[in-house]
Amino acid sequence: MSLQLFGHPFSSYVQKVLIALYANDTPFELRLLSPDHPENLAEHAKLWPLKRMPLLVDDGRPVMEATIILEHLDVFHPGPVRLIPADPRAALDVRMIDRFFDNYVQTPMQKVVFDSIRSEGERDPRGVADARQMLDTAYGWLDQRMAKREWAAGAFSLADCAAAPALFYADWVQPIGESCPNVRAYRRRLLAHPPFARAVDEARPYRAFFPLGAPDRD
Ligand SMILES: N[C@@H](CCC(=O)N[C@@H](CS)C(=O)NCC(=O)O)C(=O)O
Repeated sequence: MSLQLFGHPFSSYVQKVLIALYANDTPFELRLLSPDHPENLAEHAKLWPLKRMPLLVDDGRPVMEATIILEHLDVFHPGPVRLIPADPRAALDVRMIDRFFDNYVQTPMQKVVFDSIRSEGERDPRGVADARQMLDTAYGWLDQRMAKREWAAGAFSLADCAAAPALFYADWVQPIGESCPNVRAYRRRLLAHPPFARAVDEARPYRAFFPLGAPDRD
């Protein structure tokens, strides 16, 4: 078995995959995407011209998109932590929550971050305001859902792998207010969960690169 993960530890979507790999103690080689490793950049661009990370290569076969990588791991490299429940109804709930975090937390969070590195004349204030509003709406919906839950959809799963980096960085961009105590508590639980704590620690040296300035916490 040979698993290679192309990515960078500071990337939220890469962390989504790292959590699953660490949770199941799955051996893999990290192919760091950084200017110090031009050979990794070149191979990644050849395998996936859209140049998005993470990209998993399993015995030479490329697997794109974080969610699909986790589905792939669950089928072909399962471990004690099942990422998708066997029950079809529970599996749909997990997949729905995974979509929620990607579409309504990660996407608006990235919008705010990427806008901040544009030059003044290329900024999109209306789009950023809409993104911030979407984050607040998403926090509100999630707060009700998390009132009586430990993890986002049953046992720890794909849904929580999606949630952890999404809420981690979204809170830096648009703080989760005191009106959402269940989301704040869930984010704290995720940060204390060893596979995510490890991913966060490994990304710590890169915090200075966060375009909006990383807060002095977490
Ligand atoms: N839909 C993709 C999103 C991946 C994504 O946005 N990755 C970011 C890093 S977190 C990236 O590759 N950014 C590089 C770029 O925008 O050029 C997935 O789920 O894997």
